[in-house]
Amino acid sequence: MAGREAAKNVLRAQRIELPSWAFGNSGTRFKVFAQQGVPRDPFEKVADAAQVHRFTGVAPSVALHIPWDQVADYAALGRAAADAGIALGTVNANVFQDDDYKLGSVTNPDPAVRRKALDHLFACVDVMDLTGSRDLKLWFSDGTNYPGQDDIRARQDRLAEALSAVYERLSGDQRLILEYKLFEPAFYTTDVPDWGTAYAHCLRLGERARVCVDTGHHAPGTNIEFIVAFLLREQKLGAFDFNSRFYADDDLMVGAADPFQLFRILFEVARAGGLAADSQIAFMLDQCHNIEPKIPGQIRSVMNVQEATAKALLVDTEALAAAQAAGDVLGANGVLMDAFNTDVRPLLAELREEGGLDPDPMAAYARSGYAERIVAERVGGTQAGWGA
Ligand code: RM4
Ligand code: MN
Repeated sequence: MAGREAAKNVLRAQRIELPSWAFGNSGTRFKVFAQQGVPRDPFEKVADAAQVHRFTGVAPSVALHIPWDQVADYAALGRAAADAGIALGTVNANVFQDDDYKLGSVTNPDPAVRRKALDHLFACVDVMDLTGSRDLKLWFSDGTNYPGQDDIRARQDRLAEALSAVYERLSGDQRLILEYKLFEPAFYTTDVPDWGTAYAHCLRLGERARVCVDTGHHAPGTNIEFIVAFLLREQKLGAFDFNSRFYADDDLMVGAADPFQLFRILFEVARAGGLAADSQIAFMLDQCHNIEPKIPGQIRSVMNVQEATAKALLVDTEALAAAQAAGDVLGANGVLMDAFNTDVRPLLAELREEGGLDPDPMAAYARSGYAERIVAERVGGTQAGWGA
């Protein structure tokens, strides 16, 4: 086993960003189930996100989704976040919820629609300038439903044009993070369907363009850790959108469906030095809690990432390298499995106590009374949900 103390040092520096939209109402295309106490505006979402940080200590920022989190005064939102002990993080653009985007946004055959989409992306960069966010995350729902519907290559040209216009607009250490997704809502072709497409576009754009791996955006059976290892080797892995899937883009709690896969992914990250304090990888959650309470759902997810990270850090890399060099297949596999099968919960509890936190974040949150308070206080108004 690799050093417990060394692992704790890395875990202490770990940072996981929360999605503002996880705190709003969500559902499937069949039904959105409202929950009591759900935030009515971005300020209340920020307040809820701060609770997750309060009890876990490793989630000090919240990602925004524009226009869902559009506010008149971003400085005020930033101040509210700071007062609550967190910061505003990645800005996610939304060019998938307007009637004009029926046939696509930046790849739409109509130049006027493309212009509108590009203007929104520019507006997101303006928000970043106001919030001090480093990353602009782009996910496009663009694609086609039927063979022949549009020209696949022309759509790539339009995409490249838009991406380069946005990239030019960035300044300082701002980055463009391009996310891919196999399918949905388009069912025949998707314009950024996989890591290879995202990688090729980012390579052309330049150093500050990186790929986002959303763990729910692959075909069943895809080896995600291979993608992660490859992108890390090319220094093109910009961010994770963590969640779990059983079938399609389920957006369930990360580590719930397949903790072993999460471990394998984080082992590749650790191996590449991606967990270092100065890591250029943004570790984000991208989830929806449709039937479970949202704040505890986020706390559980953060803990799942911590547990998988701890196990990844406990891999005895020297023993692994020796077994690999000797061609000892079973020995090498055994080294990895030993780490995965370690119960790291006591180690994490210890780490929390050392940091002045309750060793059991779920229980501490439940005892805090926050859940009851928001149910009592958040009366009236319109709850945030898909589309707000
Ligand atoms: C997409 C993608 C994006 C997320 C939206 C809500 O499927 O995962 O990252 O912002 O959903
Ligand atoms: Mn995502």
